[in-house]
Amino acid sequence: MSDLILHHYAGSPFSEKVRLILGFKGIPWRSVIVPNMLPKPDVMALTGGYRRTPFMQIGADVYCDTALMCRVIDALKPEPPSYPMATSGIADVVAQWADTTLFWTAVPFTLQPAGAPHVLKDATPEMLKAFGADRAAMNPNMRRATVTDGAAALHTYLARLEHMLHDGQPFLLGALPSIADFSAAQSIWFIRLAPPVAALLEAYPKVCAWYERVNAFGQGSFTKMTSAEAIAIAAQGAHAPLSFSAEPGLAQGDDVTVTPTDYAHDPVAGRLVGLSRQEVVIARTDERAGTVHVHFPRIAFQIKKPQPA
Ligand SMILES: N[C@@H](CCC(=O)N[C@@H](CS)C(=O)NCC(=O)O)C(=O)O
Repeated sequence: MSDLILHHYAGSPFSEKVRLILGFKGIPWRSVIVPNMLPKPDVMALTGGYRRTPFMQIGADVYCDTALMCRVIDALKPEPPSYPMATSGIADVVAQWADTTLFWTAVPFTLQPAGAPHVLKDATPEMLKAFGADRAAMNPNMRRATVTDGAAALHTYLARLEHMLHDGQPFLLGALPSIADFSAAQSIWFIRLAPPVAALLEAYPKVCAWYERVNAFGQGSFTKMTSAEAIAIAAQGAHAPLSFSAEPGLAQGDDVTVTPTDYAHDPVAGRLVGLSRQEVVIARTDERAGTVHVHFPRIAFQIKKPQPA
């Protein structure tokens, strides 16, 4: 049985990125389905306030943000690599672009009036309204593109992907799949959920063929678990070993908050127990989950100490 628990929901593009990587790696996993909007009490028990989807749990360690989760998965099973040496560096740069710029173009564009009912298939009008309000509150400062502007940007980005594949290479950066492919594929996957919107992909045959290749990795083998079972595993679970490399103003044991800087600015409070240039880890105690180590990447997260009164 696998120790890796993915907390996700079916319609989440970032979850699809991780599911595809788990398929590519051939790592069996446990699946916990989380709500697609607040409230999420069982998520909060494990993450301490981080609300975004997906997150990953191994014992009493919780990993937030797919950029970090994918690195952890690669360290668990290095072969086949998600970060091949030949494209090291550029693969992360393309993945970061796909996780931000491409994602925030593809998702609002797909959720235009012609697309939303296909993506949120079984949602009642009340649920659609609640979902819209939840996302508006999660990202209050975002100026969403009009459908016309979104279409122009998306065509430009798809043309760039098509150019990357122009010489017949199977994956975006060459012969081998990399994190860049999985990050970009999540947006194509989301667009394809809405057939009236997905028609625009037909102008990009190389992108379509590439997506089929990435999609063929599948989602690996998984078994279902309830959130209550996952919380019980955290309460009994061991913690992964930690390393700490002090930085100016940050010492082991400090009380801190860690907060995403891009959207869903919910601070998670805890004791600083792990630190490196790539990762910050805080320990926090929940009455049901016990003491959980919550891991975040450094990029797009802010570590803050409470201000003295
Ligand atoms: N940078 C984050 C982004 C995650 C993200 O935005 N996920 C979306 C779903 S695909 C989300 O959290 N939506 C709100 C929610 O699920 O509550 C990551 O890589 O994990």
